[in-house]
Amino acid sequence: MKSSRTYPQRREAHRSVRPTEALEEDCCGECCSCSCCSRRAVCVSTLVLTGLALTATGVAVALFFGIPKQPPVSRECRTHQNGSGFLCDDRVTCLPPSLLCDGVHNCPSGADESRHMCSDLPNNLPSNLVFRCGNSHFWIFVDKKCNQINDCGDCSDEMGIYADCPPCGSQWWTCTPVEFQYCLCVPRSLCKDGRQNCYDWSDEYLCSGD
Ligand SMILES: [Ca+2]
Ligand SMILES: [Ca+2]
Repeated sequence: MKSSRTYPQRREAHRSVRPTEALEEDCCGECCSCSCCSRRAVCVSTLVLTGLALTATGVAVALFFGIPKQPPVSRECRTHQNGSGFLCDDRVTCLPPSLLCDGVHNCPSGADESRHMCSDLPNNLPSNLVFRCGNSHFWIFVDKKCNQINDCGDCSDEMGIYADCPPCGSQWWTCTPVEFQYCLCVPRSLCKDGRQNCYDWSDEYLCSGD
């Protein structure tokens, strides 16, 4: 006779899965790197907080070391003497042109001594910083123009329509100098020093040192 005895079925086969347990299993599958691996919200929060921490660290480092600045689009600026100057990469420092390519780093970044600019003078210089002398083979930086000194060698940087210099200042005596280094005037400090500096001797007989 065939037995009609029935055996109790395994409880696990009929066990219903609660929603929270399903979420935990799903979370473990997607966020296996989470140590707790308990809830999806914990995983997401951890990732967001990590991202915010990395961003804050980057901002702090940039503020501490300084945010890198791009070279200025234009190098034109005015010096403290109201002359044409060269603007450094910091966009603050304005150098007199004669400090360019002199072998000394005057810009914080060294832009005044850049290999490209200094490799072909004056062609690679900003054109507004160059003065062409009467002899086209010679040139000077514009801050050497109208400084009472014969930098061009023919006084074209101190005299003539291209230089367009103002009269000699109060610290200078107007005359025709005997020395090659001057053009239209001599320093008043040379007046009545017992030595001829002007062709007409006015520096010894008319000029006063103050
Ligand atoms: Ca320099
Ligand atoms: Ca000069």
